[in-house]
Amino acid sequence: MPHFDAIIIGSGFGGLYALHHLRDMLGLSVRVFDSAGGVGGTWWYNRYPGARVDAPSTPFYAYTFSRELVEGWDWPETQASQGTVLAYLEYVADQLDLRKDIQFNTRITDARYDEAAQGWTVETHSGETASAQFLICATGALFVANRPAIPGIDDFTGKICHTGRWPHEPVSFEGKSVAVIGTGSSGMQAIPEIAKTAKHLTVFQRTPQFALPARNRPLPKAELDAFRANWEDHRGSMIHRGGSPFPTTKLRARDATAEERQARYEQMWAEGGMQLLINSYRGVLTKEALNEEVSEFVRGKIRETVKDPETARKLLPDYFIGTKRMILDNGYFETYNRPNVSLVDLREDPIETFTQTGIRTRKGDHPVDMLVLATGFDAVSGSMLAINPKGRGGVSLKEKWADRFETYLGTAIADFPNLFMVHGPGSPGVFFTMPLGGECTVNWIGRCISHLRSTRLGAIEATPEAETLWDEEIQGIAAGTLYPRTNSWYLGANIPGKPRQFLGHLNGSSYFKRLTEVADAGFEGFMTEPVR
Ligand code: N01
Repeated sequence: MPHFDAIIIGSGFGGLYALHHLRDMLGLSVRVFDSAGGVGGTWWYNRYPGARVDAPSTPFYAYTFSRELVEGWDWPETQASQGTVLAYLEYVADQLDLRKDIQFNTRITDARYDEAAQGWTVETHSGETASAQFLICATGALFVANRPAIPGIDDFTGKICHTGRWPHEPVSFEGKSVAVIGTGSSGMQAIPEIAKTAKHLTVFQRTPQFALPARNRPLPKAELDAFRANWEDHRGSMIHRGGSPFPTTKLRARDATAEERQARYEQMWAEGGMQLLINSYRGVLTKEALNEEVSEFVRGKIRETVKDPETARKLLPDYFIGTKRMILDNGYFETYNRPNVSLVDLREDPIETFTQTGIRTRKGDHPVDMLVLATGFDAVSGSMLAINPKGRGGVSLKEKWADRFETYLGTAIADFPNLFMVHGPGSPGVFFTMPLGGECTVNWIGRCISHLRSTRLGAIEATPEAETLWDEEIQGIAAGTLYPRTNSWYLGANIPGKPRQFLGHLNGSSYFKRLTEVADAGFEGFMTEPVR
């Protein structure tokens, strides 16, 4: 059985950087396993039409650790497409010569901690095994596709595609009646593209969603060069500003008149991206009245855009804006003005069953040739539970996390020594710019491993007390906001039976400061064992 210093699961943004950092900066022997056929993680799987970065965008949604990489890649647009991000990650893999240490098309089906050996043994789907002292799980926050158990779905004879597992061969909608279930980020991105060629598109919507205009545009070279000239400063700013390179507003809504506020919302709307949410006034995500005013402003934009008042009514969201993932819109609402698009509001007209040839709702039959499931993921915890590692005493993660996703710092788990997660439950994950958040987390993991090596320690593990305090801290931060008042995947509410708890750390900047403090204090909250 081959043995390595570290095994990494996943070769997306987090896993690729972990390989580079541990192998090239720390000199460890490393093997990466990935079930995908190439690098990219999320960006390898989510290749549905219209897929784009939906965060503060390029050039910020990229690695920041290397001048060569920053200078060597030209981002063509402010909101990079899936194809561009995937090509970028392939470029990074080539530049850093990463592929030689990655085993693709290899799913890890089991991982067991060996207390005597102070390390992990993994098993692959083909029965291969490998061992390592450290197991780094860069398994992705949005990896396990949610396929809802809708009655009769297995009887449907048409093609079914899930946005999170999109086929690699071209998918044509030409001349077809297509159904899309789901109107989150993936559905909202795919729907305008599918509508362009489908004979008819029926959208089945459970919850109407807010979206802000993406205002995607070509990225001029001068703008890119200005970023490159100061990329280290931008990196520092992002770390201190919750992942965003731009300062957020200090304006307070109570200091402005109603007319001034509306003018400001219009200005932020015109600028596009996340501006309305993060830069109109302080506290949109914490103050109910302010949030309601901004929500109503966006509802007004939906009413203005969608010509049929009945369709517009069904599209009006009724939750606090921003408390589900904020979506960037590239023509979603305009799509409902097309004659070949119709909307079914599942709250008024629920699905009763699939038939062989379509979908039957309470009010009637919808003939369908093809179904697109844009129904999201068993987010954050799902990819770890799919591996279900067995820790100290053979305890499985499924047992450990049966009622609560306990972690310390979102990266370590009590009873699972020498295992580290990148973007695990309780980390900033999707609430911070993920490539940079991954880099900072991996740097900390590297520091932890170096500490063990230099002090002749064989194993490190979070204490249960540290986990409890961490959980309280995460939930306390979330409780100070409007997030927990909306059902969303942030709370696990999208998966029937999943424990309800806020899954992310909402203050990434203080989180990364905290990681440093924990390390400076000799890895406070952890217990260690000498090398056996
Ligand atoms: O998934 P979602 P997603 N019957 O969970 C509906 C990231 N992302 O893949 O709201 C009917 O947001 C569900 O309805 P409801 C981003 O972080 C990034 O769109 O639960 N409907 C919802 O409308 C994002 O947040 C990018 O009531 C059902 C939809 O399906 C995350 O991925 C692009 C249903 C699922 O929305 C997930 O986004 C895309 C059922 N049984 C995504 N079950 C980029 O950056 C679920 N739904 C490029």
